[in-house]
Order: sequence, then C-alpha cells, then structure tokens
Amino acid sequence: GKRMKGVQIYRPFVYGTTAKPFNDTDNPRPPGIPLDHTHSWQVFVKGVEDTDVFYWLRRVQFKLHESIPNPMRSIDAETIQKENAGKPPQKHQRAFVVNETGWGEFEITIKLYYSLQSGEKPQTLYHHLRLHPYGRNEEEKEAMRSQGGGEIKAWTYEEQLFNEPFEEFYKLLTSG
Ligand code: SLL
Repeated sequence: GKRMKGVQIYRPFVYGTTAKPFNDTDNPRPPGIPLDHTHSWQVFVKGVEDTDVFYWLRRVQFKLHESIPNPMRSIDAETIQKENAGKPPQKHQRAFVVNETGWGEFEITIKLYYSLQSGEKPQTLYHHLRLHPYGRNEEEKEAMRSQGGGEIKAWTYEEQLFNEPFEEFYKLLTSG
C-alpha cells in the first residue's frame, strides 16, 4: 500500500478508571472477595460517548499489578463483538473493560493494538488507578466524590493521531 503524504487523521477516545468503595447499600462486597479488598474498580478504553472504536482499535492489553491474579488481560474487539451479537445495546458495550476488586492504587500499563490495515505498531499508555479522591483539602476531595456520584473517576480524553495513513486504512477510517 501507499501512504498518504501530508495527511493526518485523528480519532478521539477515552481511557481510565472508575472506582467505588464497597458499602452496605449499592455496592456490597461480593461473596468470595477477600475482606481486605475495599473497592470495586474498572479500567477501560472506549470511544467518546460510547462511539465505535473497533474499526481502528483491534486489541487492548491491560497489565495490572502483580498482586492481582492473572495480571495480563488482553481483550479483542472481535471477542466483544461476538459476545454482543444479538443482545440489546447497553452502556459500555463497545468498550475494552476489565472489572476488578482490590485495596491499593497502582500504575496500569495499557497497550493499544491497531487494525491490521493500519500498519501501525502498538502503543503504550500509562494510567494511575485511583481509588481515593484527591484534592488539597477535604472540600476538594468531597467535590470529587460527589461529581462522580460516589465513584472515583480518573478519565483521560485523548486523540489518536494517524500520521500519513495507508490509503486502505484511510478509507476504513473515513467510511464509518
Ligand atoms: C500499594 N504499591 O502498596 C501499591 C500496590 C497493589 C494493589 C497496590 C490486590 C488485589 C487482589 C491489590 O489491590 N493490589 O489481591 O486481587 O498501595
């Protein structure tokens, strides 16, 4: 294939974590979860407002902390699409997501694998799993709690740049 000289194309996406402390009302600790686990959390990569990213992003690999069983989690768009087939649309259906529980914060390595047509090498992102609100004082922490409706959201809005894409990939990106 031929690369398109001077062409740059961007695709928006969001990645990050959402965490919630266990409590007695809407987030009880599930049976079998160790007593030292204080939170449920998820890490994800998805389109902005749940738009499709599967046509340019084919796999996401999340590397979690070694204290977590099976810390390498690889998720393929194809697998998600098969699981979704025939189901009514739901929130987060088109997202690469790992759900976990735990007690501590750590750095998550997120590796993005692009469509085979793109010819792009995988790219690595780093994300700090946040379980606790942060702020310079108690008011700021409380504001972060209430903004997330009791959830601690650490989300990053990004734009993926494809520089001088192959013609076939450019067609794929713009035909959606
Ligand atoms: C800390 N440096 O000490 C960090 C490490 C590790 C968090 C945090 C384990 C969960 C599981 C878990 O939450 N590890 O056992 O599945 O704060």
